[in-house]
Amino acid sequence: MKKAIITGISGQDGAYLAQLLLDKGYTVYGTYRRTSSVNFWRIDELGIQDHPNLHLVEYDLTDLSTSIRLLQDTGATEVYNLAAQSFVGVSFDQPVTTGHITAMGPLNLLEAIRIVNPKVRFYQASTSEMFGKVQAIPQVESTPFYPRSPYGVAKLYAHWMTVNYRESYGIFGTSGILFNHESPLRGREFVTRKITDSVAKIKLRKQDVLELGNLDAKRDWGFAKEYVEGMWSMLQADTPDTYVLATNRTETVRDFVTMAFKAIDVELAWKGEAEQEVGVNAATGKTVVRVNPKYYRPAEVDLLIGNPEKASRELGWKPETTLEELCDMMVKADLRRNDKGASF
Ligand code: NDP
Ligand code: GDR
Repeated sequence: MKKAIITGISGQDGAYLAQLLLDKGYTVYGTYRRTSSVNFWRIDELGIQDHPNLHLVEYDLTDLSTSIRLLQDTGATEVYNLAAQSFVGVSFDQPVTTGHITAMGPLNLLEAIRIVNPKVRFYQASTSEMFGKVQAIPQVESTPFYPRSPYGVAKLYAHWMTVNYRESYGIFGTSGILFNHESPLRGREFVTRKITDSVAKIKLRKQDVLELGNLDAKRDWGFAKEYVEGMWSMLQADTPDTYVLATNRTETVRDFVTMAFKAIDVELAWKGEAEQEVGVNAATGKTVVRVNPKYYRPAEVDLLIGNPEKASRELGWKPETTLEELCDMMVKADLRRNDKGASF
């Protein structure tokens, strides 16, 4: 029976990946960090919290000695490093913490692998945020990086460390450069889920207006459940490498808002510009979306679109769910949750 460590089991991707690996017959060691009230709502939603082959292990990514013990105690042969301070907005307010966790954390794991068992296969959760101020359209594995946030810079460090340990010590270190991927399990601080949750609340008359920052940002959004399959495939390949996972379609935040309201049969009309822009319910004339500059970032990533051709060719990976289907799925899940009064 294969054994895998997933760091960040309490996050979106950690939950989906755990489900995938358990279905494949793995024993999974899912790590979470100590907080005063640990919340496993995602693995709960997937119905795997009590799976006999899922072991929840307390672990902090910033602790080297624990990283070493984690590898020694579990005997795992695959490590999926998904834990991170993953919110770009917060990384501007907490750049040092973000560096400790998101940059140095993966280095602790790479060092632990080097010390305990260099044969362990390592997946690093890299990101399209490393492309930042994009140098080519669409972005591929060879596109030059230009990160635009402390988060992007931290991830770039971890990415290059993964490549460096591959080249220096022959460690099977693979880096998946994943573009935005969303799902009903997405955290509510990220824009898609913030939108679908608010749209559900507006429909249920629990909220009047949705406030957002930059509506012009363009993102390549896919479905998280499909992206974790790509992560697994990367660690089954013959050699370690770097792969882009993306849909090769980009839309603005504004487009996603329009789509989400459409899912509750509300047609939006957009009026005004920049900070004055509002989204109005075309049938009632009521303002339901407003720009609030407090959500603007000090530096923005304007446009992301990735070409996953290499992953398709070498791993047989390709995205299936359209953005419309994804948006609809998220709105429906949030309608269900808000109707039941759920708090996540
Ligand atoms: P989430 O924010 O949902 O999950 C992050 C996980 O990291 C949580 O389980 C969190 O724990 C954990 N974590 C944070 N700090 C620490 C720490 N110091 N020690 C141990 N665990 C910690 O992220 P996603 O699931 O969306 O993303 C997974 C990974 O992929 C992240 O590394 C992210 O940066 C990266 N990524 C995500 C993309 C996306 O679109 N989703 C795209 C590209 C890359 P807690 O619950 O306690 O906060
Ligand atoms: P991102 O995701 O920064 O791409 O990082 P996020 O959903 O936070 O932002 C996407 C875009 O929407 C704009 N935006 C807003 N964002 C948030 N969160 N809240 C708002 O109110 C709002 N209004 C407009 C943002 O400015 C941005 O342009 C995500 C994370 O999952 C990272 O961990 C991951 O690496 C990348 O995706 C790929």
